[in-house]
Amino acid sequence: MLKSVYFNHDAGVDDLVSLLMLLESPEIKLIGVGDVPADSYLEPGIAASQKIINRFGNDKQITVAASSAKTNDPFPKEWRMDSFTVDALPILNEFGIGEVQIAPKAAHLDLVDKLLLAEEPVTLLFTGPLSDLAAALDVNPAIEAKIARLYWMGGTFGVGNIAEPEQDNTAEWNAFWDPQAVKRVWDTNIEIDMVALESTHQVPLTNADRLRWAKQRQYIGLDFIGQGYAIVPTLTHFETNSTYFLWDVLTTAHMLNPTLTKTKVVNCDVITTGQSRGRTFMTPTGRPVNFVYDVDHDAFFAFLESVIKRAK
Ligand code: AGV
Ligand code: CA
Repeated sequence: MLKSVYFNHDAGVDDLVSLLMLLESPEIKLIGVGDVPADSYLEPGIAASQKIINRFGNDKQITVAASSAKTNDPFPKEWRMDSFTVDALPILNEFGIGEVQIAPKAAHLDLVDKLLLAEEPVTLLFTGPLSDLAAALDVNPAIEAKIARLYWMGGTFGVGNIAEPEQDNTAEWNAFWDPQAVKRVWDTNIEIDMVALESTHQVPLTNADRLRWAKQRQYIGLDFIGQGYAIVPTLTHFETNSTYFLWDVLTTAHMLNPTLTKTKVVNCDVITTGQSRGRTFMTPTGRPVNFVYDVDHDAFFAFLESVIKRAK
């Protein structure tokens, strides 16, 4: 039985690499894609998703739904602009969007529809804010029974990754963008695997990774991810606020191959207001989540590359 997966992302470079991984994973069936303009802008995020599905999706019938989610705490414009660059890459524009359609409804409603239509519970993969899942649960709380598990890249129990005024840097960006959504999802009994910053810190993007991919450009998938990862900064001498990690790609890899990671159950909650809004923290009264706290670095990269090399 193929595991049905619905993917909601926010069109950062690693979100879009995750989309390619899903398309190249025959053990799952991708039943829908939603795009939220958090770490990106909506039009290029949607278009790049359509082009990746058209170029690498082997004629799979997958639509891309546009989110209507909003925030009071937007991502830095410099990071959001990367979505225009990815969308402009010749490797994606050679064939364009083809027949890949935009879903007729907003992303949260598309999620509700796809869940209600599914015969078996669906696995959710969210690599941006949880806004569309929270909105979907508000529209129809009964969808909870159709969710097998949620894999989410977000949160941290240590130092945050936000350098903004009036935030105490205890939060991770996807949680910070919409803390109320985290709270809404935490208020359910959905099984959650949370890939927080702790494990993603073990997989920074480095120049060695770029070189390894450059040397294998004959694989079109590695050529594509090499071009995508060329537009974001690697970890060189020291970490800066813009240093890129393989956050979402790790989350996708963990879903596809849980032998790469170590997980433990922790009880936790989220702060929704004030200077610490978006901070996730452990507390005995919190809800249980499967916290991914460790990854085998070399096995992870080997897995990523083996999946990406399948692209034709
Ligand atoms: O906080 C990590 C999330 C991931 O979903 N995103 C990037 C990944 O897609 C936000 C983010 C944090 N630091 C960043 C981010 C950076 N230096 N550049 C771009 N995005
Ligand atoms: Ca993301």
